Amino acid sequence: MGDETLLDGVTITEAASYGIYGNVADFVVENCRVVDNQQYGIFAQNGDVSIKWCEVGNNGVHGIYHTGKEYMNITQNCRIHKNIGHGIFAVNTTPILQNTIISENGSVGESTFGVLIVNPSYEPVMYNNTIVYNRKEGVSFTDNGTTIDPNDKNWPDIQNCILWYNNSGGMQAAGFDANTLPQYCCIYNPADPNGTDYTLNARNNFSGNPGFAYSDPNNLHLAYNSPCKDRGNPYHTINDVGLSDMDGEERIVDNRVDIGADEICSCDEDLSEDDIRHPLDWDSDGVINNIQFGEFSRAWLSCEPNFPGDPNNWNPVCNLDKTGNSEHKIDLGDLAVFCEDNPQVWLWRACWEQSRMNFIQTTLYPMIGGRESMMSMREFVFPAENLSATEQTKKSIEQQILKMEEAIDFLEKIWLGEPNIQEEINPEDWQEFMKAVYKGLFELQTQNVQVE
Ligand SMILES: [Ca+2]
Ligand SMILES: [Ca+2]
Ligand SMILES: [Ca+2]
Ligand SMILES: [Ca+2]
Repeated sequence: MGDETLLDGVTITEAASYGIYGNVADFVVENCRVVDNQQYGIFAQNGDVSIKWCEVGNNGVHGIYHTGKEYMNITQNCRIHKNIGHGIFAVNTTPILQNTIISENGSVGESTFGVLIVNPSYEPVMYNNTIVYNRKEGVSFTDNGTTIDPNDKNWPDIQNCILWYNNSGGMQAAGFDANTLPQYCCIYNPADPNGTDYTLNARNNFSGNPGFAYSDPNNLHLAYNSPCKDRGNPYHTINDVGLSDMDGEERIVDNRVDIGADEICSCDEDLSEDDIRHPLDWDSDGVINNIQFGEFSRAWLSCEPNFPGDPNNWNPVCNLDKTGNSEHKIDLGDLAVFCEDNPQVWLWRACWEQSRMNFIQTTLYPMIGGRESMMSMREFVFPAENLSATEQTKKSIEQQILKMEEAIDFLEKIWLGEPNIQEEINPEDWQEFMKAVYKGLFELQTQNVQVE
């Protein structure tokens, strides 16, 4: 990077040494992915560096390395994860970290931390970060003070942060007392191993479990009823914590900032648990789309082991209908649940995912405009009740045939119209699957003829 330069909207990957390198240069990196580089993600010395809305992950050494007395490193709304060394390593410089996820950094047997701060020039500031699942302590701090007074240290100002699941159940911080230095934080305490204690200590920290919506370390959204909601510093304003949380959603909702990088969204007045998390979103990315459908189709017509039928490809998560004939099998009963409209399954979207898309479209890349128009299942759906035995008696077979034809129309459309589906699903699997659906239709038509 040259002095006073900006890098915006770029993926930098598989560099032999540094993804981004700067020396005696002030620079800004925004909206970039710096991933899978063989050594450092971002390496900067002797310059002020600002990193916003970036992913820095899977790099062979540290995610961000910054050195040089009197310089600042501002990292906001980033995700720094799975780097082999430290997530962030700041030597002599002053890190300012906000609304950032620092997770799964470090490697076995190494003293690698989420954030390592050494001899900062000024007091480091860490507000609203989610620092979790790092190999060793989430934050490590050392400062040898000044030549006049070795005890004159620039202690970090840590507020509204989550420090949990780091260091395999050990201490979450090194070089300072995790209970008495931070404020308004949720910090795991080995003395409360189950994380059940929500009493605030003198610094307003608690050790209870942060309550993430998903157990997947790749998705660190707070659950609807997380104890971190509205527990950050009540005096903090957007001047302290910024305008946006990690999703691009409002940083302060309900007049008080939440703890961690996520603010529980306000997009829906009747916000409920299903707006944040769906049990069928198996890959935790906030949408139920062709990826889940691919999994579903692979399990199509498989049976639970020890039941008559084909046990190959059996996947219990796809057994959505566990009643009647469908109890031990992945069949049309399960497909019907998958296609259900109320509450929506297919094309369900978490509110935070929706916000993120809106934020990308309106704030980050307004020129791109709307992405896909949402394909509504409403027009194509065949609801589950049409397939249950009781409903079959009520609704005419003709109606079922109609619904089935609509479903087939829908399925053919997603196969031809969704650009990714053909990568996700093996065409032979799809053919098998469609054959079975057509067979279902044929059986209905035969029944219909018999009735007539
Ligand atoms: Ca709040
Ligand atoms: Ca959020
Ligand atoms: Ca998903
Ligand atoms: Ca089933």
